Amino acid sequence: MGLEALIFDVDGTLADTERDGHRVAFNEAFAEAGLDWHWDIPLYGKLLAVTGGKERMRYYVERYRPDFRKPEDFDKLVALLHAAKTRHYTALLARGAIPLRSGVLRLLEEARMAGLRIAIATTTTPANVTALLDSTIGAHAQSWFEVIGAGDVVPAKKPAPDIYLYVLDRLGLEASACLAFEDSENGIRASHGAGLKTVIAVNDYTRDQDFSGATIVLDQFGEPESPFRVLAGAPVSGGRYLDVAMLRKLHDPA
Ligand code: XBP
Ligand code: MG
Repeated sequence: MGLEALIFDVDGTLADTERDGHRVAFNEAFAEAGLDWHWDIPLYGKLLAVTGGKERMRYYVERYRPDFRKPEDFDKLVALLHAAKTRHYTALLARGAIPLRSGVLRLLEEARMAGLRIAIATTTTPANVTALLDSTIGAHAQSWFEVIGAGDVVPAKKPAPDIYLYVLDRLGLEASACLAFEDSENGIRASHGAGLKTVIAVNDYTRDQDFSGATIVLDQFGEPESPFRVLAGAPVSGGRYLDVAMLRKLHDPA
């Protein structure tokens, strides 16, 4: 089947949101609540093993804070902290703190021009996706994405394939008609689990993860003036940055 749609992860793929975005917002929420929790950069890298902010906070307490005396209604505390974190995160984005990664806007625009359908499959909260698109491209960019699959719309987050299966179902497409774009091992486990060929653009937190079976592993999507480096996967003759022609070749090598 020919290439019809591109499905993008958000955090780490469209923008480097984790270290200077989500992490900072979690710490602001903890401080505001009077908790002595603080996630430094290396610790946050370990916590990224668990996707989803609420799930990540629970994992932190179980794994790193056996001393923490959980209140009776711990689920409520987690929900309140997460709501505060989302407030801090979206405010930070609204201040323009996080740009899109290299090549992302160009590729989205070229895909639209070429008539490819585009969608999002992410673990993060829907408001965070909106805030990122609004602050980087503009509110009109929300309508570019035919489906935005995000957050708790499926109960099992990545590495479960559920969010990708949800998006494919809403698009009414087989996995074989699409390409997924991811930055992490949890992400590619989810996209591969849904049967999708996957393009990886690594970042500082994910560089050393296992991307076995990826269609290609790059350091970035790239631009004409800042070409990508191919870290693993299919060689691309003469290619310097991801464009629609290259995506079609990666999707249908024959
Ligand atoms: C992204 C995540 C998210 C964010 C936090 O994973 O793990 O949990 O860090 O978002 P992926 P929320 O890029 O694989 O989708 O706090 O809104 O859950
Ligand atoms: Mg990601």
